[in-house]
Amino acid sequence: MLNLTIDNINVHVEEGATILDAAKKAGIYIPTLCYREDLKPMGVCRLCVVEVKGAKNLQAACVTPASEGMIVKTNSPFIRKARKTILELILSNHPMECPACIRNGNCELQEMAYRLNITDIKYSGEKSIFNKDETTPAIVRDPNKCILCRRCVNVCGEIQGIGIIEPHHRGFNTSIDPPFNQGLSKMPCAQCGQCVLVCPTGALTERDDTDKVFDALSDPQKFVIAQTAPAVRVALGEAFGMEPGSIVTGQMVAALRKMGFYKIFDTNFTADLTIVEEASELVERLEQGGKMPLITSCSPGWIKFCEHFYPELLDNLSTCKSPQQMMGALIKTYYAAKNRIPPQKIVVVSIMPCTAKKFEAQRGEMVSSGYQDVDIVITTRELARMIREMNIDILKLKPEDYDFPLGISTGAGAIFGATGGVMEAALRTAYYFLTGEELKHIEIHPVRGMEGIKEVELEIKNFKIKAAVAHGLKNAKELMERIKKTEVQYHFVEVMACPGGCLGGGGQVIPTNDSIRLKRMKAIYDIDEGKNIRRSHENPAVLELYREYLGRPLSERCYQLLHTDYMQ
Ligand code: HC1
Repeated sequence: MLNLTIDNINVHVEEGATILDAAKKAGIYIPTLCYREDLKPMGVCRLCVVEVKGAKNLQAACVTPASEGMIVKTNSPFIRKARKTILELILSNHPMECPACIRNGNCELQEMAYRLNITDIKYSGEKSIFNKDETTPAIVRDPNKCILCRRCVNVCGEIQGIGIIEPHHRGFNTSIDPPFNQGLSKMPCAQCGQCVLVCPTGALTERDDTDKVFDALSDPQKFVIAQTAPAVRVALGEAFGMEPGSIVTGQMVAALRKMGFYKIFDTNFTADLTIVEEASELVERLEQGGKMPLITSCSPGWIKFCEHFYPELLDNLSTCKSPQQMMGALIKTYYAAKNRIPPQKIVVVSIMPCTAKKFEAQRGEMVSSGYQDVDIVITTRELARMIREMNIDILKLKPEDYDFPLGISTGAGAIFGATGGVMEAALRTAYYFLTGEELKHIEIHPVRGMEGIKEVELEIKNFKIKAAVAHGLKNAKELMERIKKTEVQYHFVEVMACPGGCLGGGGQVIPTNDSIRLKRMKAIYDIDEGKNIRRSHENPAVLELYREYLGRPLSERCYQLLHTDYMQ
């Protein structure tokens, strides 16, 4: 243990702690902009400067190790002046478009200017001018708003293991770009949006598709149908001041109805359907032979990553489309026919915690209904903005139910939103398909939680199914390398592109960090626990859909509507 004094308070910290860690322990606030607990500290913004007795210069608290007997001051007039000057210099090269910025009211730079009592832009002069990158359907990059904090560099390289964006040039011309300043669409970018989640300003944002939804809603010729992903309901409330992990399913449905959606369906329904198809695929590969391990395919960021970096494993991917895409295809075929609505008059709007879903919806493969299966994808953040714009007080709404029949779901569908959830749901059903009996202990705890790579073995009729789960693309990479080297032989593997799974998706409410992820995760398992039916193969609406329309799992019609091949 080390003993030091910060602002006359004695603190004891472990060897390896920084001054910032020690200050936190003592309950002392030090402002930071580039620092995040879940990323490697870089000390680039310098806002966390402190005085250390005996040191010549101010020290950045986030990267300076605490040492025995250290005496630190965090709040002298000299320090406050230095911090203010640093922030004024950052602001001097910022576009100051705050009232018209997506991050208005949720911007760390704005908040810092408020905290540090900035009332004047002291330094004015030349500003660096960069082109906006709007080349992808998912992410918009505006380097003019970038404060060079390098969080995006860190998350893309260290957490996602890709490393597409890097600092380029020097001094005033420094910018954070893909190589040769090419558009993100030319890069092997998974479009996962983790960079958007950590950006303190509006330099990285989702592409805003809210106007497209408003236009569709005001077109009297259109039937605008919403579907909501499993993880949106445990995060949306945060945008309206609720505690992380608050479950707002019913209020969200009520808000969507108030906004004018014709029907509101639940992606959890098609999550159940995915499980029935995917578990059938697993059983088929186990019994008849086929590429092993079977790897899940519902995370579009993961699919894109696999296409770029592991094309040799594409045949291992489940041919199941994601639940979002299954829902789109079913709405424009099954539901349209049943309700005599011309599919060309239907607009399917997905509300997703994920930026990569915007990319997925416009892939060439996703047209099996004869139309683009999903027309518009908006993120949790975009939905929150729409609700606000429409002046709907979501907290005061009485909870309402999803519409029938594509709104009925089980606990297994709900847990898709958490890392390990697809695996757990699939094993609940695969066990039944292989044995004709129900799995007694349906909660499969080894695949739950935030550990990067998780494994489980499930004994089914004297046969051991070996499965693994990875979340975050760097972990996925590590797992794929192990699989390729045949160090381990799995039957079934789940990969989700985002840390924590979709509950930590790049379209979720900001802030998203590990402690918030854990609260959303708990909420997702609470939803599962609260359901009467917790196995996908027992979803009565899914069973009815097979009886009425699809035939049996893996039928020709299922292959036509619900499956695809990813061929790069
Ligand atoms: Fe997901 Fe999925 S779980 S990918 O994370 O399989 O986005 O929530 O909707 O499609 O169901 C996301 C979440 C989501 C799909 C499902």
